[in-house]
Amino acid sequence: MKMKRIPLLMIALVTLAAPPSSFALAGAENFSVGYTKAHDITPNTFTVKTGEKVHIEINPSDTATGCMSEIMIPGLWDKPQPLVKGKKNVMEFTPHKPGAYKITCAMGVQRGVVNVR
Ligand SMILES: [Cu+2]
Repeated sequence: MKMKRIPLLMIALVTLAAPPSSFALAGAENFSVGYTKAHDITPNTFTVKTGEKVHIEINPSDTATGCMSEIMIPGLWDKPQPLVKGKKNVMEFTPHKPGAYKITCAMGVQRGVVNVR
């Protein structure tokens, strides 16, 4: 029984030593976003400034399936990212042109908007 406690202690120490979340990038506008199958991404509307770095972090509570299983922001973040429960997604970009950029699935169905002022 005593031997079994050692690996547990090691796991606890490794967990404590893990680096902090990448959330809150210095000098950027930071957004923390949730995802559930029932409500999709929340929040889903963002207002940012031209020339200012944006850091959007999505922490899914569910694994998305079907049409909405991937997310992208055409014109700002063009690589579709899968929404997987417990797997953090980070989208970092600096908008260079004002406009309303749709947040979409990989096929282009709208699920939100990034307003660049
Ligand atoms: Cu789709």
